[in-house]
Amino acid sequence: MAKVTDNPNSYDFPIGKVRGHEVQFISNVPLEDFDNNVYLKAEFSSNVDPTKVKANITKGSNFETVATVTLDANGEANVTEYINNSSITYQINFEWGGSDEEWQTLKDNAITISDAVLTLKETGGFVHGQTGNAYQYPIQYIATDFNVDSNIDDQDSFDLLAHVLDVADVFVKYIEDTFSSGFAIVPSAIYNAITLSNWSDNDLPDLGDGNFTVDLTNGDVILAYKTAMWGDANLSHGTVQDNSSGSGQTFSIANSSSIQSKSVSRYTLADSTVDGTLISELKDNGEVHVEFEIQSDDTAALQLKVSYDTSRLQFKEIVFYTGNNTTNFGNAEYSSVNMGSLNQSGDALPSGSTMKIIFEPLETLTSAAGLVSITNTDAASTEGLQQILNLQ
Ligand SMILES: [Ca+2]
Ligand SMILES: [Ca+2]
Repeated sequence: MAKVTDNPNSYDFPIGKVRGHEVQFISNVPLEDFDNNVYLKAEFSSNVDPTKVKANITKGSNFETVATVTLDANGEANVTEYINNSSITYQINFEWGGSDEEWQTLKDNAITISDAVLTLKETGGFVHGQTGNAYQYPIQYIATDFNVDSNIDDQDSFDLLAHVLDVADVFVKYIEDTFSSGFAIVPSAIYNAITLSNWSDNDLPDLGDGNFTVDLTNGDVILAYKTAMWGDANLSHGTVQDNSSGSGQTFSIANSSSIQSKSVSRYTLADSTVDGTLISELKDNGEVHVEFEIQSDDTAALQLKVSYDTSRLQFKEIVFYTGNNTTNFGNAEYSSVNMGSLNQSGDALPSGSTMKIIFEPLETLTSAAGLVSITNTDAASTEGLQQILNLQ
């Protein structure tokens, strides 16, 4: 494909000779006479916004900068004008294009109480005697094998629980708290080739040095990637493997144009609901009390994220009434409160349990309306299955 630009217009010549007037210039000279396109296609969970992700394309042994492209809402970009030579090597490095706060929000949404419960269940720490029944995909093991010892055990489940409880951040404790470190964007051929045995044998498919070449003589080239996130045990923000048995495809990104189908399936665990109420009240002393009450009796863990109007409210404290044997957690950061409760024995939180956020007013308030909203919820049943909140 060649491109002629006549500012501000340009025209792509998909095939044949390039024609331009004297006042025009050739803005993209193909190094080879080919008619094919090169597409970058990264598959993301529908819970992740790919437009926040940038792909840095470099080339050669010196990683010479070629271009930085932003992915579209489908995780795709046409990179034909940047990757246009069959005889040199390229590299693609992905980075976060959003703000620090958006990266924090992504982590908060991706790694929640049902991830911790699922891992507790996988290790037998939640429902005794159920070890090894919780995970379905090798990716889940890699995402939660925090100490990378090719084994999922109590230490991993406690690490994930501690992360959700805001005790120790697994992005800080084990890796770097950056997108490129905590969010894996892996060539699909490698991703699909990962098996449980090559993970447990510490013999994962070789990611190589990131260099790849393209064959531009044989149809469009699709550079396909799949994604998963550190700590995201239930893959709520990751993608499942096309071939979960991973029966030994060999990695060759140059041939990845043969990958025809794009799986959009998501690993779904939400198959029941938890009932609850949320009541906001303006008290006589000016404080605003926001109380959540659980009304179901088969919920073992529950997490709520409540955002509030920081121009009118200041967070004071959280008060829990969740019975004995329950671990409660909560903190406030940016403009939201993250709080929850977990019964580590896998027993139910008693129906009628409450968690109450107390805010102090920053100005005289006449009503509690419109000051707070629930922005995210997560819950897990006594069976370890994810539950969806149904506010009454
Ligand atoms: Ca998750
Ligand atoms: Ca481990």
